[in-house]
Parts: sequence; C-alpha cells; structure tokens
Amino acid sequence: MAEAGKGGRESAEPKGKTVLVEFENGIAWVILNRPAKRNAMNPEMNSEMVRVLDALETDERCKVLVLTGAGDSFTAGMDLREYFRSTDKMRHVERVRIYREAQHWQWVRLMNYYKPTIAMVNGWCFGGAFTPLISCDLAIAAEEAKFGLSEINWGILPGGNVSKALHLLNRRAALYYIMTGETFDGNKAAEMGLVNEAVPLKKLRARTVALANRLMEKNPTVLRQAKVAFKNVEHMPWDVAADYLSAKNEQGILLDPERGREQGLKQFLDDKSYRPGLSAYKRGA
Ligand code: ACO
Ligand code: V55
Repeated sequence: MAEAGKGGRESAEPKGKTVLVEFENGIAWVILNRPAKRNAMNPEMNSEMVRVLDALETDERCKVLVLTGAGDSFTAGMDLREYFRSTDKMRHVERVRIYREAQHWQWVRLMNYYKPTIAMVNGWCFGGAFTPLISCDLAIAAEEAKFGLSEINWGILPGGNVSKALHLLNRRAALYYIMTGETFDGNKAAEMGLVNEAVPLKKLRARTVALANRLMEKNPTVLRQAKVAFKNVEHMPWDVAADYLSAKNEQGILLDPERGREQGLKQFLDDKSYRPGLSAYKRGA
C-alpha cells in the first residue's frame, strides 16, 4: 500500500477494503465501500478514512476530493453492530479510541481540509453520515437520496458531532428531524441548506464533475484561504474576525505562487483584459 511520496513521506496509493479511491482528471473519488452493509461506518472504515484523507492531502492527483458511497447508499450511518454493540463490551479506553477515529475523519480532518471537498450524496444518508456531509465544503445530492436522523427511534440522541453539525442548517428543520426521525429527500435537503442542490440521480455524477471542474479553474491558494477563513470566523467576535481576515488575506498573498492578486489588479487596471463582473481573471497569464 505504501509508496514513497515527495519528501520521504508515505504518500500511499490510498486503497483498501472499506474505502476505494479513484483518480480522474484532478478529482479523487473517495468511495465508502461496504455496499452490502449500505456503507455503514465500522471501525475499520473509520481507521482507513483517516489514512486516506491524510494521504490525499499531499497527493498531486487530488485537486478536489469527492466523498460518496458505493452502490445505492451514501452511508447508512454508524455501524450499529460493529461500532456500537461490539464496542459496548470493550474497556472504556478502547471504546474512546475507536470513537475518536470516527470523529477524526468525519470532522476534525474534513472540516478544514487542505483541498476543496464535495459530498456527492448518491443514496441513503442516516445519522452519523450527517457529520462528514456537513464537513465537506459543498454537497450535491440525488433527488432520490433519502436522509434521516434515525437516532430517536432507537434510544439515543444524534451524537458523534451530528447535533453540532445540524446547527449549520435551519434551526426549526434541525429540531424537527431530530425529534421526529422522519426521512426526507434530496430536494428537501437542498431547501434546508443541508446540500447545495439536488439533481436527478442520473445527472448526479456529471453535475458533481462540473462543479469540481469549476473549482479547479480557481487559484488553489486563495480557494483554500477563503474557505478556511469563512469557517473559522463563525465563532469569532467581529473585531477579532476582521483582524484575522486581514492576516489570513496577507498570508494568502505571501503564499500564492500564482500571485493572483497582483495579476488580477494588473489585468483589470493596466491591461484592461478582465472585468470581474464579466469573466474570471486569466490564471498564469
Ligand atoms: N449498521 C449496521 N448494519 C447496517 C446499517 C447500520 N447503520 N445499515 C444497514 N445495515 C446492514 C443491515 O443490517 C443488512 O445487513 P445483513 O444483510 O447482514 O442483514 C444490510 O446492511 C442491508 O440492509 P437492509 O436493511 O437489508 O437494506 P435496505 O436497502 O432494505 O435498507 C436502509 C437500507 C434503509 C439504509 C436500512 O438498512 C436502514 O434503515 N439502516 C439503518 C439506518 C440507520 O438508522 N443508521 C444509523 C443512524 S444512527 C448513527 O449513525 C449514530
Ligand atoms: C453518532 C453517534 C456517535 C458517533 C458518531 O448519532 C455518530 C450519531 C455516540 O457516538 O461517534
């Protein structure tokens, strides 16, 4: 599995049993792959996902990461047998370690991931699935996909960080689905801001590729700075946020090998070859 990467790091050809990775024109398709179990997230998958995310962060073949599921499911949530029942019998310290790996990929890693991320919700999306879904920058769902917070039906509250993630959508809708456990479709998910849009299943992949391509046209440095800054200011007071944004912007300008700011200003002010309202500035021009 290991393949020596640049800088001596194990950059890995990330593949395994429960997660597939396919590279295609800058997109890394990360596919939760336990279709017989509707891609329920068991400890093995969670552990593998930590390693896959780690490897793809430095892998040049991954410009945009798309998270999806094999077969007719995105993921049916945490594995009720292997993640819950089996770990109930363990020593507390062992259960904590297993739970921690799930958290680690589902939001610690994914929320501020170095590359742009898109969740492509191709089918069933339950419970624990909501955390990685919300941690991706963008999300496209099949209209036919079915979502639900089923926890209420079997005696637990939406844990992991599902309840926290739900604050990123409409408050009334969040409480409605937490408290009723009713399922909803892709159109409803789009209406409440859980995904950007819903398209018919047969158009899902094409729409996701088009969105990924749109992201790949952008300057990757500023794309990263913009999304991380947006997420981080959420819980800052206004004065701290403004100062952080200023510092973050200056950091981006210093880091940007494309010198996008200088190029953009030159193309608009000097060359008059670009109008922000009419087209994108020409990268590498
Ligand atoms: N955990 C463990 N096993 C699961 C899970 C899960 N979350 N979801 C599905 N499976 C297993 C089933 O037990 C079954 O296993 P088996 O073939 O060994 O009996 C197999 O996947 C196929 O499942 P079916 O129910 O037969 O598939 P179907 O297509 O009819 O239904 C559906 C799919 C609707 C997703 C159904 O499996 C389901 O309701 N799953 C549970 C969803 C859920 O509540 N998830 C937990 C959320 S709470 C949380 O994540 C903390
Ligand atoms: C959930 C619960 C978890 C978890 C991940 O309710 C998701 C969903 C109680 O632990 O680790």
